[in-house]
Amino acid sequence: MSLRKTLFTRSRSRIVVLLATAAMLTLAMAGCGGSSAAGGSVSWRLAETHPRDFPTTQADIWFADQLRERSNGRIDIEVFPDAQLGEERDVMEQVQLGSVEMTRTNANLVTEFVDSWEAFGIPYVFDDEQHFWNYLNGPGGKSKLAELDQAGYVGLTYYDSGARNFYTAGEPIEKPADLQGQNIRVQPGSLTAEMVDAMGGSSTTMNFSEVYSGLETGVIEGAENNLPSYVSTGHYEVADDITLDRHQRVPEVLMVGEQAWNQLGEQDKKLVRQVAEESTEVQRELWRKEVEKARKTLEDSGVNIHEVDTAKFRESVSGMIDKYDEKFADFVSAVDEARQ
Ligand code: BDP
Repeated sequence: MSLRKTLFTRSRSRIVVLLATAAMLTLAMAGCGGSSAAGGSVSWRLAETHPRDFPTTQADIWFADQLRERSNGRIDIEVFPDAQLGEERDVMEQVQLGSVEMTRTNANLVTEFVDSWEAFGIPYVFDDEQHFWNYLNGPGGKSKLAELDQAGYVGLTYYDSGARNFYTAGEPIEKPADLQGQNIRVQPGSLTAEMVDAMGGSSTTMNFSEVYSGLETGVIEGAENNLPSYVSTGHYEVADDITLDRHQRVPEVLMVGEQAWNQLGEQDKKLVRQVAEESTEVQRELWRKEVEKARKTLEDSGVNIHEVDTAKFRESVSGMIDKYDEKFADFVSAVDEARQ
């Protein structure tokens, strides 16, 4: 992403924070901050990008159903899949403002709002799934969630998102040099743009829902994602070479806006956190099955799956990795500890 774009989006998010703060002050002064004593009722909307049958959405729904049941209907959350409430980035702003109460989003999308979350985009920072979850479930992962407070969010729990891989419509990518001349779609705000540039390609920031037509019309040559998203979006139909370079493992996160959160009494806050944590196990189990299913779909449809030497890809961005390892030294040392 260009510096201009970064500055523009950052200052926009700052304005949003100011607006949200002003709105909260107004409510507080009017003596109706929405805060209900324990036992009050809330009715919230939870925004989700993926379709209803996707593992993240199924976990959101499980979370909502359990909460409704365990609170005797007082905590009523409705899940809106398929980006019905807007693209992920816009939803993040709405959650800050309080016009949408909850969302499940990808950590790469959080970076525009909480700088320190950029760290999740450092290529190859996690060795594998086990290492990733050791970190997320440990003290590092917990304190990282708490950093969301800085931008008016309350982080509840993480969901799995596997590893991200390149896929292309034209020339396959078997080594970093194959990225030359390829324009790859990246998520808004993430470190991925810098990574693609460092590998020798070029990048375009685009919303998730625009990627299919971008690939079909040739606006972009490729994109990158995990296997279940590559399949559920149908991207594999228009970009049938996928490279298992596993450049990032970026968690999904379930969050509530601060204003909504403060409507809950202490007991209910505990309950929401508890049920959210339980929903992670549900999601991880669904995720494992979905990865297998996606792999089978790809094999059956004749997609070319390229196993590559990931060390070469890592090497091609070693300068970038060193730079961010230094910038996010605390994060990296917590990640290192999670390795043992
Ligand atoms: C998927 C994430 C979704 C992101 C999407 C993207 O689950 O939240 O928005 O990638 O690439 O893996 O935009």
